[in-house]
Amino acid sequence: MRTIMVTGATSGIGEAVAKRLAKKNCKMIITGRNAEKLNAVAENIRKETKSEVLPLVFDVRNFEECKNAVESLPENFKKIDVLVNNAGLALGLNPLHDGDLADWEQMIDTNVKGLLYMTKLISPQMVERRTGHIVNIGSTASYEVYPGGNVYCATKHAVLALTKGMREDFLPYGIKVTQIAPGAVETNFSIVRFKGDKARADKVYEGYKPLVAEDVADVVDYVLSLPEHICLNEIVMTCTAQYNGVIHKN
Ligand code: NDP
Ligand code: 8X3
Repeated sequence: MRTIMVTGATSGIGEAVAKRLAKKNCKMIITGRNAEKLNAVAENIRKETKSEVLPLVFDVRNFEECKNAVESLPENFKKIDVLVNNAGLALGLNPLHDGDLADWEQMIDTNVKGLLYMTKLISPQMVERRTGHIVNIGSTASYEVYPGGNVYCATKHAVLALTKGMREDFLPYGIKVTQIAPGAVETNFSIVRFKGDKARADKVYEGYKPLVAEDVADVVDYVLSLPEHICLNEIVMTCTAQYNGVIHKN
């Protein structure tokens, strides 16, 4: 039975991925900062599936917290077969000259350093066991830059570069690495980006049918279901109304 860790599973894509993968009977480790939400997701998975679930509350920006969380894993959860690096966020849509330094730090620390910290902590045992799969949630912003997207897009370009770097480094050890790069997905993402302004967030998804978190979960599930000798390296997925940064609205 596989042991899977999904970071940022308190909402959106991470929550949907954890719920989907847990249906296939695994040992599921879910993480996030919000204990109440994380425990509710864990409870839901326990009700709906036969999988064992372990919620771990920590901030991926803090290496010591990440390390303590990984070291706290009970013996039967220690050997992680799949790491889904999903925790991430965008903050603001300001042009660079009007950028908010704290927002920049938070995006870089979460989307880039958090992903690196978790990979550094989990990958050595994959290397030792010569098996494993790391799925990084990138974005169409890994390939394109849109007005005001500056730092967020830079972090997602970094996720793509790190995915390629991991693929190179882990090649001798039979570890798969995949970047899944979704376009617009209706989650809490825009509410977080616009700091709670729900009306502004809702506008992002008006006039077309965006992806939902479960669509991304389907693709993660597919990628993880392939035979041992097949590795999907990069997948760009958008709703039909989107191509690259352009969304056709009615
Ligand atoms: P949500 O806001 O719904 O979920 C984000 C998740 O990340 C939450 O579970 C949140 O948990 C977690 N998170 C954020 N900061 C931290 C942190 N410092 N430490 C630990 N966990 C953290 O957004 P999405 O589900 O949409 O986003 C998930 C990923 O998908 C992100 O990497 C995002 O960039 C990417 N993405 C999203 C797209 C979209 O259009 N929605 C498109 C392409 C990619 P908590 O607050 O409890 O810590
Ligand atoms: C999230 C999608 O278009 O805001 O990565 O970059 S977008």
